[in-house]
Amino acid sequence: MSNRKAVFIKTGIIAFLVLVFAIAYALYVDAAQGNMLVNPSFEWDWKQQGAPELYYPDPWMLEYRDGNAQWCPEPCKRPEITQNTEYVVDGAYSVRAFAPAFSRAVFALYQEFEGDPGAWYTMSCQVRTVSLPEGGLLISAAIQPWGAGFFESSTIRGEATRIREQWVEVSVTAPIYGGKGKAGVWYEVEWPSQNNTLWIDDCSLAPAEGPTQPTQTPYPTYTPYPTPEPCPTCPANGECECLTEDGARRVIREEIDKTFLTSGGN
Ligand SMILES: [Ca+2]
Repeated sequence: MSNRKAVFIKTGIIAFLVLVFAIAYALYVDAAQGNMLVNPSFEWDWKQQGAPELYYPDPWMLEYRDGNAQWCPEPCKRPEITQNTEYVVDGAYSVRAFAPAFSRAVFALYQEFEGDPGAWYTMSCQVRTVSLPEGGLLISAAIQPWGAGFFESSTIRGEATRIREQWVEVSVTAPIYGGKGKAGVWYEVEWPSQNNTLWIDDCSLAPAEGPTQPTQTPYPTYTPYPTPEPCPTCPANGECECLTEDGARRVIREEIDKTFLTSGGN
């Protein structure tokens, strides 16, 4: 083997090891920061997935409407998704998605994850948009709490936001119902328009505190009536103004007797 060839192989091995180390370090940093997403910043595993216009990284999954679909009536077009290096928040790449024609568009880019039933999670991403006319593009960080079925406006938790030509963090905190959930970004071009573009980067999914349950006010405990003060000893002339409970009953009884017995019940 020539020296030149040996040096070439050595360089290749070193480059490979550096790449492996970089990927392992990125995974380690994300894990250390509590990020449950894989490939959260779209830095590797880019693939053409399905149509040529759909190029996005694993293990992110795509859902979209096309044609004349429920929640996206005509003209509803499948978005185009590409790798982008022009607008990036973290690392070298972001995802760029855009409605390719005068159309509506609905799509979601998401990952499935496993968690504890009833536990809460926060999903967030950095997003940037350009839309014509301005503000026609609705973006939402979203969690689908069932972990199965469609990832769409009727099943996700998240608040749609209109974002205008600047990087903004969108986030949502929501529970999952079983042991699985889906988390991602949901995009809708609300009315037919052109050049609606979204960039996504630097996403995160992490366990979160759920809302604290209001503490219940304890039911008041029964308090017995205080024992009445005993009457002082009545004076010898019999005039006694202190009326005990028994005495009150006796007075009432006497009044009733007087009323009914002396009048013969008439
Ligand atoms: Ca990135």
